[in-house]
Amino acid sequence: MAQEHDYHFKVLMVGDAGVGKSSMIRGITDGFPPPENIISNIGIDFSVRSFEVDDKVAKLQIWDTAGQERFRSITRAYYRGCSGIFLVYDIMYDDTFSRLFSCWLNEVKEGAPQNVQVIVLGNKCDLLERRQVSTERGRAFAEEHGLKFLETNVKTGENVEKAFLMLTRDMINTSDMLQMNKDLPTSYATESNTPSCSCSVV
Ligand SMILES: Nc1nc2c(ncn2[C@@H]2O[C@H](COP(=O)(O)OP(=O)(O)OP(=O)(O)O)[C@@H](O)[C@H]2O)c(=O)[nH]1
Ligand SMILES: [Mg+2]
Repeated sequence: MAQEHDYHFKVLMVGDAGVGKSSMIRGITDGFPPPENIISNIGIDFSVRSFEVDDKVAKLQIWDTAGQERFRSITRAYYRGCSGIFLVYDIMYDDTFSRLFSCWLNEVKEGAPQNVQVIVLGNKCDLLERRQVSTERGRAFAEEHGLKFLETNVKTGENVEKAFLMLTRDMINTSDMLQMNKDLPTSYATESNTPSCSCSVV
């Protein structure tokens, strides 16, 4: 049977409880707005959706993690082999933002492959009157760590599709680069760009 996609990527959605990870995944797979009564995760689950970028189709396996502290050890096991990560915070709660650098980014650095692509998402930007984290702070944090940044609104879907397309493009580029590097004679492959990511071209 003909292969329907050119790439297959594992993507993780991480961040504190209640920031909107599950809602975002429900929206991107079933349409916006997602249901309001989504239950806080007590485990880990995945959904699948394909995205097309520059005539290439990538199938994303999107893993929805639990933000609650008590599930942290379970989540840690899932960083292995992932090609992309969304670091999500809630613009209404400073704590969810500070924990990106006091907790989540460290977990990513320790657990995810070296070439993983990461995008920071400041969610719930429909609730501007209750905002605690400014757009500038969100962007500055992302820039400081060499990451891309977007603010999203799951109620309307604003920027969510864009975020997934951005991540897909970055994962495709990285995967192509790693594949090219692999095809080079060994003497040309330098230590710094030797593939360490499990992005798979299928
Ligand atoms: N106003 C608004 N509410 C949102 C948005 N995104 C999510 N929510 C609401 O925030 C609450 C928590 O959303 P979830 O998707 O369950 O959050 P989560 O990050 O998956 O939480 P855990 O599973 O506990 O880690 C729900 O009531 C959602 O309806 C958004 O962009 N705007
Ligand atoms: Mg959830």
